[in-house]
Amino acid sequence: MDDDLWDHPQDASLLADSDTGEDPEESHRGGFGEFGGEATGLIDRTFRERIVLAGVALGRADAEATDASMDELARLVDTAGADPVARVLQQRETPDRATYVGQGKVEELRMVSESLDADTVVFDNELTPAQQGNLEDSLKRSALDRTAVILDIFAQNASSPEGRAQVELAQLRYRLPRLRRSGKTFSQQGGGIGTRGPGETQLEVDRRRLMRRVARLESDLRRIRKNRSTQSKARRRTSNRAVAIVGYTNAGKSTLLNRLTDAGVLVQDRLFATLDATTRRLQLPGGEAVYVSDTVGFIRKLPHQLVEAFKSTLDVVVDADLLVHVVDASDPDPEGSIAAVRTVLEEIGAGEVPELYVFNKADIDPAAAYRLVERDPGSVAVSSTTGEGIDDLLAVVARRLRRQTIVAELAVPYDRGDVLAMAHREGEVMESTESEGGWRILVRVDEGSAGRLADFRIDQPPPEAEVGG
Ligand SMILES: Nc1nc2c(ncn2[C@@H]2O[C@H](COP(=O)(O)OP(=O)(O)OP(=O)(O)O)[C@@H](O)[C@H]2O)c(=O)[nH]1
Ligand SMILES: [Mg+2]
Repeated sequence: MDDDLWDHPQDASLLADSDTGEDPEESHRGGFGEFGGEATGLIDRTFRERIVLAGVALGRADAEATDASMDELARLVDTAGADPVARVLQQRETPDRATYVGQGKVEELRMVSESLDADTVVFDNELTPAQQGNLEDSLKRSALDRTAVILDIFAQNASSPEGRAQVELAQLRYRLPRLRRSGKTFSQQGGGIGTRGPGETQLEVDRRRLMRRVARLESDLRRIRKNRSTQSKARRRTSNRAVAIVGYTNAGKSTLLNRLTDAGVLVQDRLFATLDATTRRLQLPGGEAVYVSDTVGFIRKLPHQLVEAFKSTLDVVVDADLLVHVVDASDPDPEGSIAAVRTVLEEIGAGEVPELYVFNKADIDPAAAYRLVERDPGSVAVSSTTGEGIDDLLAVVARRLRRQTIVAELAVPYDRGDVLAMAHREGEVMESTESEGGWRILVRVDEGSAGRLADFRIDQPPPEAEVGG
Protein backbone atom coordinates (compact mmCIF):
# COMPACT_ATOMS: atom_id res chain seq x y z
CA MET A 1 0.00 0.00 0.00
CA ASP A 2 2.57 2.47 1.10
CA ASP A 3 4.52 3.27 -1.95
CA ASP A 4 8.04 3.47 -0.66
CA LEU A 5 10.58 5.46 -2.52
CA TRP A 6 14.06 5.35 -1.25
CA ASP A 7 16.28 8.01 -2.41
CA HIS A 8 19.73 7.77 -0.98
CA PRO A 9 21.95 10.74 -1.52
CA GLN A 10 23.29 10.97 -5.00
CA ASP A 11 26.54 12.17 -3.62
CA ALA A 12 28.13 9.27 -1.83
CA SER A 13 30.56 11.61 -0.16
CA LEU A 14 27.68 12.81 1.99
CA LEU A 15 27.49 9.40 3.55
CA ALA A 16 31.21 8.92 3.83
CA ASP A 17 31.69 12.33 5.27
CA SER A 18 32.01 11.55 8.92
CA ASP A 19 35.31 13.30 9.25
CA THR A 20 33.87 16.40 10.86
CA GLY A 21 36.13 15.68 13.77
CA GLU A 22 33.32 15.70 16.30
CA ASP A 23 33.24 13.13 19.00
CA PRO A 24 29.74 11.72 18.79
CA GLU A 25 29.55 11.69 22.56
CA GLU A 26 29.74 15.42 22.46
CA SER A 27 27.06 15.94 19.89
CA HIS A 28 24.16 17.72 21.38
CA ARG A 29 21.22 18.96 19.47
CA GLY A 30 19.00 21.86 20.13
CA GLY A 31 15.84 19.91 19.44
CA PHE A 32 12.58 20.39 21.23
CA GLY A 33 14.08 19.05 24.36
CA GLU A 34 15.88 22.34 24.76
CA PHE A 35 12.72 24.38 24.57
CA GLY A 36 12.36 26.78 27.37
CA GLY A 37 15.95 27.82 27.06
CA GLU A 38 17.00 31.06 25.47
CA ALA A 39 16.37 31.49 21.79
CA THR A 40 18.68 28.94 20.26
CA GLY A 41 18.31 27.42 16.84
CA LEU A 42 16.38 24.21 16.41
CA ILE A 43 19.18 22.77 14.36
CA ASP A 44 22.53 22.57 16.05
CA ARG A 45 25.21 24.39 14.16
CA THR A 46 28.18 23.58 16.33
CA PHE A 47 28.54 20.75 13.79
CA ARG A 48 26.75 19.77 10.57
CA GLU A 49 23.77 17.75 11.71
CA ARG A 50 22.92 14.75 9.57
CA ILE A 51 19.29 14.93 8.51
CA VAL A 52 16.85 12.39 7.13
CA LEU A 53 14.12 14.04 5.07
CA ALA A 54 10.63 12.58 5.23
CA GLY A 55 7.91 13.48 2.77
CA VAL A 56 4.32 12.40 2.38
CA ALA A 57 2.33 12.80 -0.80
CA LEU A 58 -1.28 12.99 0.27
CA GLY A 59 -4.10 11.66 -1.87
CA ARG A 60 -3.50 12.39 -5.52
CA ALA A 61 -0.60 14.79 -5.06
CA ASP A 62 1.53 14.34 -8.14
CA ALA A 63 4.98 12.87 -7.86
CA GLU A 64 6.65 15.79 -9.55
CA ALA A 65 5.28 18.32 -7.09
CA THR A 66 6.29 16.13 -4.16
CA ASP A 67 9.78 15.81 -5.59
CA ALA A 68 10.10 19.54 -6.08
CA SER A 69 8.91 20.13 -2.54
CA MET A 70 11.52 17.66 -1.22
CA ASP A 71 14.25 19.33 -3.28
CA GLU A 72 13.25 22.61 -1.72
CA LEU A 73 13.25 21.06 1.77
CA ALA A 74 16.79 19.76 1.13
CA ARG A 75 17.78 23.27 0.14
CA LEU A 76 16.20 24.69 3.29
CA VAL A 77 18.01 22.17 5.48
CA ASP A 78 21.29 22.97 3.76
CA THR A 79 20.70 26.71 4.18
CA ALA A 80 19.99 26.10 7.86
CA GLY A 81 23.44 24.55 8.14
CA ALA A 82 22.81 20.80 8.13
CA ASP A 83 23.36 17.92 5.69
CA PRO A 84 20.47 15.95 4.22
CA VAL A 85 21.68 12.33 4.11
CA ALA A 86 18.59 10.47 2.89
CA ARG A 87 15.01 10.88 1.74
CA VAL A 88 12.10 8.71 2.65
CA LEU A 89 8.92 9.27 0.68
CA GLN A 90 5.49 7.91 1.22
CA GLN A 91 2.07 7.99 -0.38
CA ARG A 92 -0.95 8.08 1.92
CA GLU A 93 -4.60 8.98 1.61
CA THR A 94 -4.68 10.99 4.83
CA PRO A 95 -2.19 11.80 7.57
CA ASP A 96 -2.02 9.45 10.54
CA ARG A 97 -3.40 11.25 13.57
CA ALA A 98 -0.71 10.15 15.98
CA THR A 99 2.43 10.18 13.86
CA TYR A 100 1.46 11.66 10.49
CA VAL A 101 3.28 8.84 8.64
CA GLY A 102 1.88 5.83 10.47
CA GLN A 103 3.59 3.35 12.77
CA GLY A 104 5.18 1.19 10.07
CA LYS A 105 6.80 4.15 8.46
CA VAL A 106 8.01 5.46 11.78
CA GLU A 107 9.80 2.18 12.38
CA GLU A 108 11.40 2.41 8.96
CA LEU A 109 12.48 5.99 9.61
CA ARG A 110 14.03 4.92 12.88
CA MET A 111 16.02 2.19 11.17
CA VAL A 112 17.21 4.48 8.40
CA SER A 113 18.20 7.15 10.88
CA GLU A 114 20.08 4.65 12.97
CA SER A 115 21.94 3.10 10.07
CA LEU A 116 22.93 6.50 8.70
CA ASP A 117 23.67 7.89 12.14
CA ALA A 118 21.28 10.78 11.52
CA ASP A 119 20.67 13.31 14.25
CA THR A 120 17.29 14.57 13.20
CA VAL A 121 14.36 13.69 10.95
CA VAL A 122 12.78 16.64 9.16
CA PHE A 123 9.23 16.25 7.82
CA ASP A 124 8.09 18.24 4.82
CA ASN A 125 4.56 18.36 6.18
CA GLU A 126 3.43 20.42 9.14
CA LEU A 127 3.27 18.33 12.30
CA THR A 128 1.03 18.99 15.26
CA PRO A 129 2.77 19.29 18.64
CA ALA A 130 1.36 15.87 19.60
CA GLN A 131 2.62 14.21 16.42
CA GLN A 132 6.00 15.77 16.94
CA GLY A 133 6.15 14.45 20.49
CA ASN A 134 5.12 10.94 19.46
CA LEU A 135 7.64 10.90 16.64
CA GLU A 136 10.48 11.97 18.91
CA ASP A 137 9.55 9.23 21.36
CA SER A 138 9.63 6.56 18.67
CA LEU A 139 12.52 7.84 16.61
CA LYS A 140 14.67 8.55 19.65
CA ARG A 141 15.88 11.71 18.03
CA SER A 142 14.63 15.18 17.17
CA ALA A 143 11.70 15.36 14.78
CA LEU A 144 11.26 18.72 13.10
CA ASP A 145 9.01 19.98 10.36
CA ARG A 146 9.50 22.41 7.49
CA THR A 147 8.14 25.24 9.61
CA ALA A 148 10.85 24.73 12.22
CA VAL A 149 13.58 24.78 9.57
CA ILE A 150 12.24 27.99 8.02
CA LEU A 151 12.02 29.60 11.46
CA ASP A 152 15.60 28.52 12.06
CA ILE A 153 16.87 30.16 8.87
CA PHE A 154 14.99 33.34 9.66
CA ALA A 155 16.56 33.37 13.12
CA GLN A 156 20.03 33.08 11.59
CA ASN A 157 19.43 35.84 9.06
CA ALA A 158 17.66 38.40 11.23
CA SER A 159 19.87 41.38 11.88
CA SER A 160 17.77 44.48 12.55
CA PRO A 161 16.15 44.87 15.98
CA GLU A 162 12.74 44.61 14.37
CA GLY A 163 13.66 41.53 12.34
CA ARG A 164 15.09 39.82 15.40
CA ALA A 165 12.03 40.61 17.49
CA GLN A 166 9.68 39.35 14.78
CA VAL A 167 11.55 36.09 14.37
CA GLU A 168 11.82 35.48 18.08
CA LEU A 169 8.10 36.10 18.44
CA ALA A 170 7.36 33.61 15.67
CA GLN A 171 9.65 31.04 17.31
CA LEU A 172 8.02 31.48 20.70
CA ARG A 173 4.56 31.06 19.21
CA TYR A 174 5.79 27.87 17.62
CA ARG A 175 7.41 26.64 20.81
CA LEU A 176 4.72 27.42 23.34
CA PRO A 177 2.32 24.62 22.43
CA ARG A 178 5.26 22.21 22.32
CA LEU A 179 6.60 23.19 25.68
CA ARG A 180 5.27 20.14 27.47
CA ARG A 181 8.11 18.22 25.90
CA SER A 182 10.53 20.33 27.87
CA GLY A 183 13.30 18.49 29.64
CA LYS A 184 13.80 15.61 27.22
CA THR A 185 16.56 15.38 24.72
CA PHE A 186 17.06 12.59 22.31
CA SER A 187 20.56 11.39 21.97
CA GLN A 188 21.52 8.11 20.42
CA GLN A 189 24.26 7.91 22.96
CA GLY A 190 21.76 8.34 25.75
CA GLY A 191 22.23 10.41 28.84
CA GLY A 192 23.68 13.81 28.26
CA ILE A 193 22.03 17.11 28.57
CA GLY A 194 18.64 17.63 30.10
CA THR A 195 17.60 14.04 30.78
CA ARG A 196 16.27 15.18 34.11
CA GLY A 197 12.51 15.57 33.75
CA PRO A 198 11.29 18.84 35.09
CA GLY A 199 8.38 18.79 37.46
CA GLU A 200 5.04 20.24 36.58
CA THR A 201 6.03 23.42 38.36
CA GLN A 202 9.17 23.91 36.31
CA LEU A 203 7.07 23.57 33.18
CA GLU A 204 4.66 26.18 34.47
CA VAL A 205 7.53 28.50 35.27
CA ASP A 206 8.93 28.07 31.78
CA ARG A 207 5.59 28.69 30.18
CA ARG A 208 5.01 31.86 32.17
CA ARG A 209 8.47 33.10 31.33
CA LEU A 210 7.89 32.58 27.62
CA MET A 211 4.48 34.24 27.78
CA ARG A 212 6.05 37.26 29.44
CA ARG A 213 8.66 37.35 26.69
CA VAL A 214 5.91 37.19 24.04
CA ALA A 215 4.11 40.14 25.64
CA ARG A 216 7.35 42.08 25.81
CA LEU A 217 8.18 41.43 22.15
CA GLU A 218 4.67 42.36 21.08
CA SER A 219 4.91 45.71 22.83
CA ASP A 220 8.41 46.36 21.41
CA LEU A 221 7.10 45.66 17.94
CA ARG A 222 4.11 47.94 18.42
CA ARG A 223 6.51 50.75 19.30
CA ILE A 224 8.73 50.13 16.28
CA ARG A 225 5.68 49.94 14.05
CA LYS A 226 4.32 53.25 15.32
CA ASN A 227 7.63 54.87 14.54
CA ARG A 228 7.61 53.52 11.05
CA SER A 229 4.07 54.54 10.31
CA THR A 230 5.01 58.14 11.18
CA GLN A 231 7.89 57.88 8.73
CA SER A 232 5.77 56.44 5.98
CA LYS A 233 3.15 59.14 6.49
CA ALA A 234 5.86 61.73 6.03
CA ARG A 235 6.87 59.97 2.87
CA ARG A 236 3.36 59.85 1.53
CA ARG A 237 3.05 63.59 1.99
CA THR A 238 5.63 64.01 -0.77
CA SER A 239 3.00 62.37 -3.02
CA ASN A 240 5.54 60.00 -4.53
CA ARG A 241 4.22 56.66 -5.65
CA ALA A 242 5.44 53.50 -3.96
CA VAL A 243 6.46 50.28 -5.65
CA ALA A 244 7.08 47.08 -3.69
CA ILE A 245 9.22 44.28 -5.10
CA VAL A 246 7.71 40.99 -3.98
CA GLY A 247 8.26 37.38 -4.93
CA TYR A 248 9.43 33.90 -4.11
CA THR A 249 12.63 33.59 -2.13
CA ASN A 250 15.78 33.64 -4.30
CA ALA A 251 13.85 34.99 -7.33
CA GLY A 252 16.26 37.93 -7.58
CA LYS A 253 14.34 40.71 -5.79
CA SER A 254 17.40 42.24 -4.16
CA THR A 255 19.43 41.94 -7.35
CA LEU A 256 16.67 43.85 -9.15
CA LEU A 257 16.58 46.62 -6.53
CA ASN A 258 20.36 46.92 -6.77
CA ARG A 259 20.11 47.09 -10.54
CA LEU A 260 17.46 49.82 -10.40
CA THR A 261 19.11 51.87 -7.64
CA ASP A 262 22.47 51.70 -5.96
CA ALA A 263 20.89 50.18 -2.87
CA GLY A 264 23.74 47.74 -2.29
CA VAL A 265 21.40 45.17 -0.70
CA LEU A 266 22.96 41.82 0.10
CA VAL A 267 22.48 39.31 -2.70
CA GLN A 268 23.09 35.64 -2.01
CA ASP A 269 22.30 32.35 -3.64
CA ARG A 270 20.60 31.39 -0.41
CA LEU A 271 17.03 31.25 0.77
CA PHE A 272 15.75 34.20 2.80
CA ALA A 273 18.84 36.35 2.43
CA THR A 274 16.62 39.40 2.87
CA LEU A 275 14.37 39.84 5.89
CA ASP A 276 14.13 43.60 6.28
CA ALA A 277 12.55 45.90 3.76
CA THR A 278 14.91 48.37 2.08
CA THR A 279 13.44 51.42 0.37
CA ARG A 280 15.18 53.59 -2.21
CA ARG A 281 14.15 56.51 -4.36
CA LEU A 282 14.14 55.89 -8.08
CA GLN A 283 13.81 58.37 -10.93
CA LEU A 284 11.51 56.99 -13.63
CA PRO A 285 12.06 57.74 -17.33
CA GLY A 286 9.15 60.20 -17.33
CA GLY A 287 10.96 62.23 -14.70
CA GLU A 288 8.83 61.41 -11.67
CA ALA A 289 10.39 59.79 -8.64
CA VAL A 290 9.02 56.69 -6.93
CA TYR A 291 9.95 54.75 -3.83
CA VAL A 292 10.97 51.17 -4.45
CA SER A 293 11.14 48.63 -1.64
CA ASP A 294 12.78 45.22 -1.54
CA THR A 295 10.98 42.79 0.75
CA VAL A 296 11.29 39.40 2.41
CA GLY A 297 10.77 36.45 0.07
CA PHE A 298 7.90 33.99 0.31
CA ILE A 299 7.89 30.22 -0.04
CA ARG A 300 5.46 27.30 -0.33
CA LYS A 301 3.98 26.45 3.08
CA LEU A 302 5.29 29.64 4.67
CA PRO A 303 4.69 29.25 8.42
CA HIS A 304 1.70 31.31 9.47
CA GLN A 305 3.57 32.29 12.65
CA LEU A 306 6.06 34.09 10.41
CA VAL A 307 3.44 35.74 8.25
CA GLU A 308 1.76 36.93 11.42
CA ALA A 309 5.02 38.20 12.93
CA PHE A 310 6.15 39.89 9.70
CA LYS A 311 2.85 41.59 8.96
CA SER A 312 4.12 44.99 10.04
CA THR A 313 7.24 44.75 7.86
CA LEU A 314 4.93 43.85 5.03
CA ASP A 315 3.00 47.10 5.38
CA VAL A 316 5.11 48.45 2.52
CA VAL A 317 3.49 45.79 0.36
CA VAL A 318 -0.06 46.54 1.48
CA ASP A 319 0.47 50.29 1.04
CA ALA A 320 2.18 50.07 -2.35
CA ASP A 321 0.65 51.53 -5.50
CA LEU A 322 2.15 48.73 -7.57
CA LEU A 323 3.64 45.34 -6.83
CA VAL A 324 6.54 44.25 -8.99
CA HIS A 325 6.19 40.50 -8.62
CA VAL A 326 9.57 38.98 -9.48
CA VAL A 327 9.39 35.41 -10.76
CA ASP A 328 12.43 33.23 -11.46
CA ALA A 329 11.80 32.32 -15.10
CA SER A 330 14.21 29.39 -14.85
CA ASP A 331 12.15 27.85 -12.02
CA PRO A 332 10.80 24.43 -13.10
CA ASP A 333 7.38 25.35 -11.70
CA PRO A 334 6.89 29.12 -12.00
CA GLU A 335 3.09 28.80 -11.68
CA GLY A 336 3.44 27.02 -8.36
CA SER A 337 5.76 29.73 -7.06
CA ILE A 338 3.44 32.47 -8.28
CA ALA A 339 0.52 30.75 -6.54
CA ALA A 340 2.49 30.49 -3.28
CA VAL A 341 3.29 34.21 -3.42
CA ARG A 342 -0.34 35.07 -4.25
CA THR A 343 -1.50 33.07 -1.22
CA VAL A 344 0.69 35.10 1.12
CA LEU A 345 -0.30 38.38 -0.55
CA GLU A 346 -3.95 37.56 0.10
CA GLU A 347 -3.15 36.58 3.66
CA ILE A 348 -1.52 39.94 4.46
CA GLY A 349 -4.30 41.92 2.78
CA ALA A 350 -2.40 42.93 -0.36
CA GLY A 351 -4.48 40.82 -2.73
CA GLU A 352 -5.99 43.87 -4.42
CA VAL A 353 -2.81 45.89 -5.02
CA PRO A 354 -2.10 46.16 -8.79
CA GLU A 355 0.58 43.71 -9.80
CA LEU A 356 3.14 43.52 -12.58
CA TYR A 357 4.81 40.19 -13.32
CA VAL A 358 8.53 40.41 -14.00
CA PHE A 359 10.12 37.21 -15.29
CA ASN A 360 13.69 37.44 -14.08
CA LYS A 361 16.82 35.43 -14.88
CA ALA A 362 15.88 35.53 -18.57
CA ASP A 363 19.60 35.09 -19.30
CA ILE A 364 19.44 31.48 -18.07
CA ASP A 365 16.65 30.28 -20.36
CA PRO A 366 15.46 33.12 -22.64
CA ALA A 367 12.89 30.90 -24.37
CA ALA A 368 11.20 30.01 -21.10
CA ALA A 369 11.10 33.67 -20.05
CA TYR A 370 9.48 34.78 -23.30
CA ARG A 371 6.95 31.98 -23.16
CA LEU A 372 5.91 33.25 -19.73
CA VAL A 373 5.64 36.83 -21.00
CA GLU A 374 3.50 35.70 -23.89
CA ARG A 375 1.14 33.93 -21.56
CA ASP A 376 0.82 37.00 -19.32
CA PRO A 377 0.29 40.02 -21.55
CA GLY A 378 1.61 43.17 -19.92
CA SER A 379 4.42 41.36 -18.11
CA VAL A 380 8.13 41.88 -18.75
CA ALA A 381 11.15 39.59 -19.07
CA VAL A 382 14.41 40.85 -17.57
CA SER A 383 17.79 39.77 -16.39
CA SER A 384 18.72 41.65 -13.26
CA THR A 385 22.32 40.51 -13.60
CA THR A 386 22.91 41.49 -17.25
CA GLY A 387 20.48 44.43 -17.24
CA GLU A 388 18.58 43.10 -20.23
CA GLY A 389 14.96 44.26 -20.31
CA ILE A 390 15.40 46.73 -17.45
CA ASP A 391 14.63 49.81 -19.60
CA ASP A 392 11.49 48.08 -20.74
CA LEU A 393 10.54 47.37 -17.15
CA LEU A 394 11.05 51.00 -16.13
CA ALA A 395 8.87 52.18 -19.00
CA VAL A 396 6.11 49.76 -18.04
CA VAL A 397 6.29 50.74 -14.36
CA ALA A 398 6.10 54.42 -15.29
CA ARG A 399 3.11 53.76 -17.52
CA ARG A 400 1.30 51.62 -14.97
CA LEU A 401 1.80 54.23 -12.25
CA ARG A 402 0.81 57.14 -14.40
CA ARG A 403 -2.36 55.53 -15.53
CA GLN A 404 -3.65 54.89 -12.06
CA THR A 405 -2.91 58.29 -10.55
CA ILE A 406 -6.25 60.04 -10.89
CA VAL A 407 -9.82 58.84 -10.80
CA ALA A 408 -11.92 61.44 -12.60
CA GLU A 409 -15.67 61.65 -12.91
CA LEU A 410 -16.77 63.10 -16.21
CA ALA A 411 -19.98 64.38 -17.72
CA VAL A 412 -19.63 64.15 -21.50
CA PRO A 413 -22.39 65.47 -23.80
CA TYR A 414 -23.67 63.11 -26.48
CA ASP A 415 -22.23 65.29 -29.25
CA ARG A 416 -18.70 64.84 -27.86
CA GLY A 417 -17.98 61.28 -28.94
CA ASP A 418 -14.36 62.38 -29.37
CA VAL A 419 -14.04 62.97 -25.62
CA LEU A 420 -15.61 59.61 -24.83
CA ALA A 421 -13.11 57.96 -27.17
CA MET A 422 -10.24 59.85 -25.54
CA ALA A 423 -11.28 58.60 -22.09
CA HIS A 424 -11.26 55.04 -23.37
CA ARG A 425 -7.98 55.38 -25.21
CA GLU A 426 -5.99 57.17 -22.55
CA GLY A 427 -7.50 55.81 -19.41
CA GLU A 428 -9.21 52.90 -17.83
CA VAL A 429 -12.96 53.42 -17.84
CA MET A 430 -14.34 51.90 -14.66
CA GLU A 431 -17.97 52.92 -15.02
CA SER A 432 -20.04 54.39 -17.81
CA THR A 433 -23.73 55.25 -17.58
CA GLU A 434 -26.04 57.14 -19.87
CA SER A 435 -27.93 60.03 -18.39
CA GLU A 436 -29.87 62.97 -19.68
CA GLY A 437 -27.82 64.90 -22.19
CA GLY A 438 -24.72 62.73 -22.07
CA TRP A 439 -22.54 60.04 -20.51
CA ARG A 440 -21.41 59.85 -16.91
CA ILE A 441 -17.96 58.26 -16.80
CA LEU A 442 -15.66 57.22 -14.02
CA VAL A 443 -12.18 56.90 -15.47
CA ARG A 444 -8.66 56.32 -14.15
CA VAL A 445 -6.20 58.51 -16.03
CA ASP A 446 -2.75 60.02 -15.75
CA GLU A 447 -2.21 63.70 -15.02
CA GLY A 448 -1.77 64.66 -18.65
CA SER A 449 -5.09 63.13 -19.66
CA ALA A 450 -6.78 64.59 -16.60
CA GLY A 451 -5.68 68.02 -17.82
CA ARG A 452 -7.08 67.39 -21.28
CA LEU A 453 -10.36 66.21 -19.78
CA ALA A 454 -10.55 69.01 -17.19
CA ASP A 455 -13.46 70.80 -18.86
CA PHE A 456 -15.63 67.72 -18.45
CA ARG A 457 -14.74 66.83 -14.85
CA ILE A 458 -17.50 67.09 -12.27
CA ASP A 459 -15.54 65.78 -9.27
CA GLN A 460 -13.08 67.65 -7.06
CA PRO A 461 -9.58 67.69 -8.45
CA PRO A 462 -7.51 65.32 -6.32
CA PRO A 463 -4.81 66.76 -4.00
CA GLU A 464 -2.06 65.53 -6.34
CA ALA A 465 -3.00 68.32 -8.72
CA GLU A 466 -1.81 70.88 -6.17
CA VAL A 467 1.59 69.33 -5.74
CA GLY A 468 4.48 70.43 -7.85
CA GLY A 469 2.62 73.55 -9.05
N1 LIG B 1 21.51 34.23 -13.83
C1 LIG B 1 20.87 35.12 -13.08
N2 LIG B 1 20.95 35.05 -11.73
C2 LIG B 1 20.29 35.98 -10.99
C3 LIG B 1 19.50 37.00 -11.61
N3 LIG B 1 18.96 37.74 -10.61
C4 LIG B 1 19.40 37.21 -9.45
N4 LIG B 1 20.20 36.15 -9.68
C5 LIG B 1 20.86 35.30 -8.66
O1 LIG B 1 19.88 34.66 -7.88
C6 LIG B 1 20.32 34.54 -6.52
C7 LIG B 1 19.33 35.19 -5.58
O2 LIG B 1 19.30 36.59 -5.81
P1 LIG B 1 18.73 37.60 -4.73
O3 LIG B 1 18.66 38.94 -5.37
O4 LIG B 1 19.46 37.48 -3.45
O5 LIG B 1 17.26 37.00 -4.57
P2 LIG B 1 16.10 37.48 -3.57
O6 LIG B 1 14.82 37.32 -4.31
O7 LIG B 1 16.41 38.83 -3.02
O8 LIG B 1 16.21 36.35 -2.47
P3 LIG B 1 15.85 36.38 -0.89
O9 LIG B 1 16.13 37.73 -0.34
O10 LIG B 1 16.75 35.33 -0.33
O11 LIG B 1 14.41 35.98 -0.79
C8 LIG B 1 21.70 35.21 -6.47
O12 LIG B 1 22.67 34.21 -6.59
C9 LIG B 1 21.69 36.12 -7.68
O13 LIG B 1 22.97 36.38 -8.20
C10 LIG B 1 19.43 37.04 -13.04
O14 LIG B 1 18.77 37.87 -13.65
N5 LIG B 1 20.13 36.07 -13.71
MG1 LIG C 1 16.77 39.43 -1.14
